[in-house]
Amino acid sequence: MSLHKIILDCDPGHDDAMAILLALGTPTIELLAITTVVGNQTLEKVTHNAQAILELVGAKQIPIAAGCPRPLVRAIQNAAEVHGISGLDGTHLPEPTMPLDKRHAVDLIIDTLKAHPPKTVTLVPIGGLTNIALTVRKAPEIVELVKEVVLMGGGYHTGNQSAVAEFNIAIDPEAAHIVFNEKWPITMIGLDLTHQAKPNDQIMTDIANLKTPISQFVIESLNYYTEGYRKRNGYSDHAPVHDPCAVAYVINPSLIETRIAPVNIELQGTLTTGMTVTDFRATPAENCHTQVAIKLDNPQLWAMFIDALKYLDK
Ligand code: PIR
Ligand code: CA
Repeated sequence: MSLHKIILDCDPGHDDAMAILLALGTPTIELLAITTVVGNQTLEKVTHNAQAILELVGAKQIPIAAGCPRPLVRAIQNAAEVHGISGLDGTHLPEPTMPLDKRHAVDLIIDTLKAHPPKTVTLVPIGGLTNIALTVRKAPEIVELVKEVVLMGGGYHTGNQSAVAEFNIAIDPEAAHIVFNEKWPITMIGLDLTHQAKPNDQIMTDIANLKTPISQFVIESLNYYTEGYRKRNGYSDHAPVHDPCAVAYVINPSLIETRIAPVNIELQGTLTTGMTVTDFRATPAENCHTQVAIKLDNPQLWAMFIDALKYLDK
């Protein structure tokens, strides 16, 4: 059983919460640190949410540090219409009792990477890329230390924040530009992939039947999320959960088919700013360091997630 050490940079967020639960509930994942970044809601709110999730699970030993309160260049845009005023509307969580790590997220990431052998730690950003970009600028030597970056963001054929831009990239495209231009291996788990990650009625029932405080929280989250998607997009299905897909890829890459292709971030577009422009035209160069996720084994994703919920209950 191989062990995967990860740092999760997040903005919880209902699907971020699912990603945290999947990481905590999978024995082959060692969650070294959680860092938070402005995104779905203000930094203050998403940080509180991350702490409250750890409180729910009783995983209070995991260091958690707050990062950037706004994007590098642009004004703050949140996703209150998706995640509500609190960032986790529709759910009930305990009040956090553990203090935050005193370091800035950037410093916690740098210290954690330096405390482990080179190329043994995977960065998993599932929010805007502000913290990761700033980390690279503060300590460029960490690029060599990271095993790989597996991020939720972008998409090669569709957007959600605009016709062609995905939220996590669109809220801080300059940060995304920095991250995608470093030569570390990047797997982009974009909307093309995550839109396949939908539960169905049977899966909802299976989760509800676990009848634990954690499964209750998951059901509240998924229900709130789906209701919103149905209202806004006239959706009849369950809503897709984006962020757990990035963690799932780290746990078992065979769940997700990928394709190597260069990705560049549009910064100048009048209609396309924040687009992850993916070039599928030719055979990629030998040294191409980016790949994009294409196809998901959705039943396996949910089996893995339900296993994690069962494990957390032990
Ligand atoms: C933002 C998100 C999800 C849905 C919408 N409409 C907007 C958040 C999720 O937390 C995920 O990380 C990413 N951003 C999906 O765009
Ligand atoms: Ca997120």
